[in-house]
This record gives sequence, C-alpha cells and structure tokens, in this order.
Amino acid sequence: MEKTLFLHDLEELDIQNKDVITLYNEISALAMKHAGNMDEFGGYKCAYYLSMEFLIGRSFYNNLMELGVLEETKKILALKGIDINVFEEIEDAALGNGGLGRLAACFLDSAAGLGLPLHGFGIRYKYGLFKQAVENGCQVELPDDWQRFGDPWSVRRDSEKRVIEYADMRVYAVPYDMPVFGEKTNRLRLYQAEGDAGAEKISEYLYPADDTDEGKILRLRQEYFFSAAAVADLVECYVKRHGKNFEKFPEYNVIQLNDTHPVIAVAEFIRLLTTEYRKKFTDALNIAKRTFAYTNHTILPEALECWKEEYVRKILPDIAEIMIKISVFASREYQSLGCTKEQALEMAIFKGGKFYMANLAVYVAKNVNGVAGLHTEILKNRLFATAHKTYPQKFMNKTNGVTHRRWLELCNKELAELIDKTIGNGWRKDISLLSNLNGFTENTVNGFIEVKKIKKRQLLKYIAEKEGMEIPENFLVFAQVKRLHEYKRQLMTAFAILELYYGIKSGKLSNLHPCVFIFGAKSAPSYKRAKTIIRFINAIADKINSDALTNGRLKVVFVRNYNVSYAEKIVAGADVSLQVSTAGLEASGTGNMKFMMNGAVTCGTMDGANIEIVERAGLENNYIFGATVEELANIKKAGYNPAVCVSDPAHKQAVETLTDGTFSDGGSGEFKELYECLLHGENPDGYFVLHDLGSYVQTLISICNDYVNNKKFAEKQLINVANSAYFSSDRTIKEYAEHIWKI
Ligand code: 26V
Repeated sequence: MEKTLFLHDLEELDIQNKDVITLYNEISALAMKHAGNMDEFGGYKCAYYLSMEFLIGRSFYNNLMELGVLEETKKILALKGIDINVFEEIEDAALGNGGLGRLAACFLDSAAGLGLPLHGFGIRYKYGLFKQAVENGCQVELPDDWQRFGDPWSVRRDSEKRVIEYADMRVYAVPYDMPVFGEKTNRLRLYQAEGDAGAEKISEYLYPADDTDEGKILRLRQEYFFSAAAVADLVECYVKRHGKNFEKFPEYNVIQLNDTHPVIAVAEFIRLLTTEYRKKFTDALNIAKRTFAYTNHTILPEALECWKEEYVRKILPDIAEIMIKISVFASREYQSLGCTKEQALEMAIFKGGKFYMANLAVYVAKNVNGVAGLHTEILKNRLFATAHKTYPQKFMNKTNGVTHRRWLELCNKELAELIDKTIGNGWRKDISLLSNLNGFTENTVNGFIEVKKIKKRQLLKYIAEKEGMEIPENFLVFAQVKRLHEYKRQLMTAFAILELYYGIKSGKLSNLHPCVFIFGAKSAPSYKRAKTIIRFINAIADKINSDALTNGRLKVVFVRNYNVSYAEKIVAGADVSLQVSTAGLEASGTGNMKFMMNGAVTCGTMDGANIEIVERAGLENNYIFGATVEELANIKKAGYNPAVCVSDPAHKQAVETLTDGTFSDGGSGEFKELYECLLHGENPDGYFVLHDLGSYVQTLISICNDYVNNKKFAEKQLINVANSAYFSSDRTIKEYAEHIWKI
C-alpha cells in the first residue's frame, strides 16, 4: 500500500458536518485507492475456495490493520476529534451462519497473510444472516440490510458480468470483488444476481426458508448460480491464457468445495467442457478429478444435501443428465475396485430418484478432508467407509484454525502487546513462535491477570450498554456462544445453571464463587426446538437475575444478535469457554480455538477440536467431562434410558421446571413438548443431555472452586495461549497448500 499517500490524504480529509457513515465510506475509499491492485486469476497456479458463505464480520478495522495503518489512522482521527470506535456502529457483513462461513473468511485472511494465492467465490446476498431481537424471551428475526452503510470495500465489475442459464430463466451474475489484504492482495468475488424480479431473488437471502418446494428450488438455483459463474470465470481465464487443451487445467487451478453446497460445480465444469469445448465426457471427468477437492463439515444426516431428481430436471436438465452419467461411472468404478453391488449402491450418486451431493463430491474429488482428527476418523470409518476403503489415499485430515490476526491481534491488543513484551513480536508473522511463551515468569502471569481484567471490564461494560445488565467484575465469566443446535447442548447448560441456582438457594453451594453465564446464539428461523431452548434460557435468566437472594452470586445473560463483532469482545473477556457438544457430533468447532487463543480454559467434551486443544494445552489446564464417542456407542447398544438419570433429585428438579409451572411458555405448550422429547418418545434425549448433566455440574463447581486461586487459574489460562499456535489458520492453510492445493 502507498502508506504515506493514504496518511497524507487522511490528514487532508475534511470532516466538517459529515456523519459516521459518510466518514466510514470516505476513509475506506481512500484505503482502497492506495491499497494497490488485487491479484489476477490464473497467471500461475491458484486455489479457489467455493463457498455459499463468507462470514466476514466488520471490515473497517481489520482492513486498516492488515494494511498497517490502523494505529496511525487512530491518531490522525483523534487529532480531528474523532474516536475511531465510532465506526463500531457500522455493522458486519454477515454473509454466513456460523462456523463454516467464518472458517472461509479466516482461510482467506491467512492465505493473504502468508502470500499464498487463494481466492474466494460466493454470493453477494442482499440480506445477510437475520438480525436477532428477543421479544418475551423469544427470538424474532429482522432483515439484515448490511448495504445501507454502503459497501466501500467492493468493486463492481460490470464488464465481467455473465449470463447464467436455467431451463426456465436467464440471470446475470455480476461480480463484486473484495480485496483480502496481507502479504498479497487476494480476491473474494461475490456474485449478485440481476435481471427481472425473479432473477434478483436468487441473491436476496442467505438460506431462504426451505420448508416448501419453492424454497428448495431457490436454494438449488443459488448453488448453481455462483458455482456456474465461478467455473465459467476460471475456464474462460484458462482458455485466454493457455488455449483449449484442458489437460493442463489442473496445473493452474485447484477448486476447493466448502461442504456440499458448491458440489454442483463439478457437473457444470463437465457440462462446459463437453458442450462448449467439445471434449469427451471421460476426458472432462478425468480433468475434474484432478481439479476438485472437497471438505466435509458435518456428519449430521439432515445437513447432508440431496436433491430430488424432479427439482434438478425442472431447472437444470443438462446437469441432471451429467450427474446421472457420473453416477454410472462411479458405480462401475467402485465395483471394478472390489466393492460389492451393495457397497457401490451405498456410495451411489443417484439412487431412489435423488442426487447425493456428498457422494458425488467424494467420488470426483482428488482429496476429501474432515476438519478435526476425530471427525476425519468418523468420515473414514463410518460415513464414507466404503469410499475410504476404495480410495484410501484421497482421505486426509485438516484440523481447522482461526486467523490470529482478527482473533488475537485485533480483538485483544492488550494481550498481543503483553506477548510482544515477553517474547518479541515475531509471532505476529510466524505464529509458531507463540510457543516461546511457555515457561513464562511470574511477571508475565501478573501481566496476564491485568490484561484479563481489562478485557473483562470492556466486555461487561459493553453488555451493560447493550443488554442493560450490570455484572460485577469479580464474577467468573462462562461463555457459550455459537449457533443454537440441540447437539451443541445449550439446553444442558441451562439445566446445569438451574442446579447451581437451586444449590445456592438451598445453601448446599453457599460458598460458590460468583459467576455469570453468557449465551449468544441464533436459531435457524424454522428450527422450532432450538427456538424453544432460547425461550427457556431467557426464562431462566429472568428468574435468576431477579432473585435478590442469589443474584449476587449467579447471573445469566442471553446477548441479543450474537455476531462476529460481539464474538470479538466475548472471546477476549471470558474466563471459561463452554464446548459441550455430544461427543462425535461437533465436526471441529472454531469458537473453542478463539477462546483458547485469548486465554479462556475449555470446559468441554471429548469432541471435535477440543480433543486436540487439550492434547496441546494439557488436560490439567482444561476441564473435560462427559461420555466419549466410544462410551456413547456402548450406552446406545445397551439401550439408553434417560429416565434413570432423572432419578437424581437435583436433575429432576431442574428438568421438571419445564412442566411444574416454574416457567411460562406463554401457553404454547412448547416447554412440555421439550420435556416429553427428553424423557419419552421414540428416541428420548437423543443428544444425551441428561446423561452428561451430572458430570457437567460437578465440573462447573470445580471450576468455580479453582478460580478462587486466581494466580493458579491464570497460569492455566496462559498455558492455553502459549499452546494455541497450532490453531492459527496460518497452520491450516499451509497444510492445505502443501498437501492438497500444491500452490
Ligand atoms: C447445518 C444444519 C442445517 C439444517 C439443520 C441441521 C444442521 C446441522 C448442521 C449444519 C452444519 C452445516 C455445516 C457446518 O456449518 N459445519 C460446521 O463447520 C465448522 C467449520 O468446519 C465446524 O467447526 C463445525 O463444527 C461444524 O458444525
């Protein structure tokens, strides 16, 4: 970047009578002007990340930091009488739901930081993830019109727009390029759908409600829309530079499929090569097999996409034909490599009138990866066991990571400076140096205690302003912030809190150190059970916070509209990170890594990346509880009966608050229904909430007790920071680059 020119222009900037939004746009535009050009696609081998979601968060501070002008900008603005924090009113671009979308954003950041050519392709949704309000304890969704602040970090490329054809409509895909700053300036290309009103609907909403046929078809249109645009861009770019011999295409392009959402790109690639460029089907398929790689992010069956043939035929008949043809090739190949007919059917791409997108991805992809060690083992041994037996060399693990630039340097400047003071600032470029923190002195521990105090104070002040709730500084802070899903077991935390509450009230836990539980969670709009859990948590919070007998020792806050910016504050200020999913179901988790980097200890199950966190930071410096994957398998085999758990009086009291009138669900009956689902029905307590509740409560109590020894607790926290380098996405990206992308 032309730093001096930018700073000069900033000094000259006239701020008279300009509101925050205008200033935000003008300063951002200056940075764009002096930042230099984005890298071109295709001059040499690049990796391309196709993702339905990029959960970027607020760009302003992060971009100025990456450009190396954040501190100077702060000073120049201060001289003009502007506090740089005023730009916090500019909201995030929330073009994603949770972990999967945020991972995509962290990956782009790390690749640019490392100077590796990785570019993103996605959709420029008009409305991002809904804004969450809470009314009478219930989630209410409001549209997120993020573009009302302007979009100064994007460049619209009218000259590069192209037509995307469906059987029943034609739509323009107009690219908007966002720079990703670092050692290199990479490119995130988001397409906006234009044309008539029907066309524009395609890029209107992230996850349109898919409980109707129309909603499902819209989702399929979205997936094809950006996948087809991206493939066309890459093919066109290749032909311009290298001609129509596609044999060398994989030497210049590797396409990473972020979950099954963009898998339709494979079929589109083959369609393009066989129709526009007259290649033979087998040749096109073979080139695809050298070009695409696939990452799986969940084993939950309800999230593994499959498309009804009828839908695909209706809007993309050629694509349906191609996928059926790939399915025939796949079936033959599996059998020729030793699979039985049944095994080939298990991995079939097309069966029973449906297309199985994960099976398509696994067959074509040159590499298939899971996102943490345990998750990859489950893929190899359960979900894709047959494919793994047939193509063992395809499968590999790539444990997730998070960018330490946003999740440490930006969100916890105080901790970053303490680290600089202790081990020098080399870790900012080479994160592996962070391990030099190990063997820290007492001085550093004291420094860390100070930093934690400051970050906690900032967090509690923010919560007081936003949620209108005062929390004293001596409280131990537990945080569970993530999408709301039954497998993540926010409900188990809710029951545990009730047990603590009744314990304090009855005098059994009269010496418990004061603590607060912070929840942040959005539920998918149509996910009723998750919404009930939000309602239950808010009812618990109301009751506990207004109980004068206990509220000096226990508080609960459900923060509204949890998002990336809120996360930046919570991960820095919390003491304990709650990661309590049912073992085997959280593919990795990435919040767990953000907390660790900021020195929160993990209270969690042996699931996802938690396992690798405690492997590195030590079991003794974290709090692991609950059944393991193997134990759960045995419990299931033996027949799980949650009613047995409720024979414990403390559990019984907590669970029965759902039905005994302690809380009101406004007459909806949803609390009773939740109760029934836990104790009766076909598959009672399918996520083993009641099974792990007892050990959870005991673990929370021992954390409170340990916290009383402030210094020792801070040491545990600091050991977590010192061993968090592995969870920087810089490490993850280097592994993708070396083992999969070969860039
Ligand atoms: C989506 C849905 C949508 C329909 C309702 C049920 C359901 C359940 C799970 C999902 C998750 C889709 C994929 C996803 O976001 N996976 C997350 O990816 C993160 C990045 O790899 C990882 O850290 C999380 O553990 C994983 O849940």
